[in-house]
Amino acid sequence: LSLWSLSAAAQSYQPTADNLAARKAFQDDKFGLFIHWGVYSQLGDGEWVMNNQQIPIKDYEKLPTFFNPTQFDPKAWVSMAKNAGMRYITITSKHHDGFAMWHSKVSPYNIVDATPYKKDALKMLADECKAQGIKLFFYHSHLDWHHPDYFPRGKTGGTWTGRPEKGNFDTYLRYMDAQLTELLSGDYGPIAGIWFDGWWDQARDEMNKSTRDTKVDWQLRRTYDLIHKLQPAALIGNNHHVAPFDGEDFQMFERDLPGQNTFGYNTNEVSQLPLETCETLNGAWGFNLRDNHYKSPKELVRYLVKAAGRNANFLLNVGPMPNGKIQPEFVNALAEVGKWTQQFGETVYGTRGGPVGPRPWGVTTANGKRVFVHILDWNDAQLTLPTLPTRVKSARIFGSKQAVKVSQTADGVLLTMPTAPAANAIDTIVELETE
Ligand code: JFZ
Repeated sequence: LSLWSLSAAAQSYQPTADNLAARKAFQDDKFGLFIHWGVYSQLGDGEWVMNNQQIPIKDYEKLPTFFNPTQFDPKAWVSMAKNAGMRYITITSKHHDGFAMWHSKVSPYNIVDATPYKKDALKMLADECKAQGIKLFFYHSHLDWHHPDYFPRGKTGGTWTGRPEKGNFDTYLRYMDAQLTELLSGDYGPIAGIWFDGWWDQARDEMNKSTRDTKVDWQLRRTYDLIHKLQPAALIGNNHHVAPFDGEDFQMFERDLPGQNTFGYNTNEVSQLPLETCETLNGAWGFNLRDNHYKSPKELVRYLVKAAGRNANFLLNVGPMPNGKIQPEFVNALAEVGKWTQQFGETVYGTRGGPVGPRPWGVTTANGKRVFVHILDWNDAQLTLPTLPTRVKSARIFGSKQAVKVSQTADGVLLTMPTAPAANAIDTIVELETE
C-alpha cells in the first residue's frame, strides 16, 4: 500500500461544479451512439475475435498492416447520429486487443503508425463532433491482450491472451495513464467522458463477476483523479457490473435496464449517480458479418423510452465495417428512430424518471410540471395511475389537441383516452399538466 493510496482512501472524490453540471447535461441528453470499431472489424467476427479464435499476437499484428478505411467519413457518422436524435457518441479508443485508434505517442501500435491509412480517426471524429455540436466519449479498455506488461494470466485466470505470461503490471498501468493523458490533453477537445471496460478480467471470483475483489490493484482512484485533473467535467463510467466505485460519475448497465439482470452480469444495485444502459443494434458490438438479428426501430424506441422511465440514458451500438462505412441496415434503422425522436423527443430529452415507476403497461417521464405517461403495452382506452404527488390540471394526447379525461379519486388517477392505443402503436403518450 503506497502513501498515495492511503491518503486517497481517506478522501472520497468530490466532483467539481463543472462535473456536476456535466452530469446533469448527460442526463438531459438521454440518447447516445456507441461505436465499436478497430482492426478486428476486418474479420467480421466481433471485437473478441483475437480471444475467441486464440489468434497469437504475431498473427493479429498483421491486421493493422492492411487496415485502410478509406471510406471513413466522420461527417456521415456524426450526421447519422444527430439525425437519429443522439446527443453524444462513445467510440472505442482502445478495445481489449490493445490497438489505439488514435495517434498514440507511447506505442507504435496505433492507427497512424501501424496502418496504411495513417490518419488519426479519433481526431477526425473529434473535430467533426465539435463542428456539429455533439459530445464525444471514449470507451477505453482496462484489459489489454497485446501489452507485454498486462497482468499475466498464469494460473490465476483472466481471459486468454497471446502475450507472454510475465510482465510488470505497474508498467502497464503507467502506460494506460499515458494513453489516457494523450486523449485528454486537449488535442481531441473537451472529452465528455471515459467509459472503462475490462476491469472484470481480474475479478478474483471468475464465476461470480459481481464480486468487487480483484487479483490486481487497478489503482482506479489514481487514474480517475488523473482524468478529473486533466478535464474535471469528463464523466467516468466503468462497465464493471458492480455498484459504482469512488471517483465514478455515472453507472452503467450493459444490455439491461437498471435493476434488471437478464444475463447475470449486472448488479441489481442502482446508485444515485446518472445511469446509462447500452445495447447493440444486432447482437454484436464490433462488426459481425453473419449477425443479422436487427432490432426493429420500434424495439429501439421502446428501449429508449423504458430507459428514460428508469432515469437512464440509452447508448445504442453499431459496429462499422472495415472500410469505414456503417452498414445500411443500421443506417436505415437509425433514420427510422430519428423520425420518432423528431416528433416525440420532447417526452424524453431533459426528463427524469416520472412519478409512477415502471409498470407492465409502460413508464412515466417528467420535466418540471409536465408528466409524460408512455403507454407501451395496453389495449384499453382507460388506464388508472396510482395517486400522484400533485393534482393533475389537464391531460391530452401528446402532440395533438385530443383531450384525455381525468378523474382523480382516492384510488388514483383514471385517464380516459379518446380511443384505445392502436395494437401497432410504438408509444401512446399522454401528457399531464400537474400543479
Ligand atoms: C464488454 C466487452 O467485453 C465487449 O467487447 C463490449 O465492449 C461490451 C460493451 O462490454 O462486454 C462484457 C463485459 C463483461 C461481461 C460480459 C460482457 N461479463 O462480465 O460477463
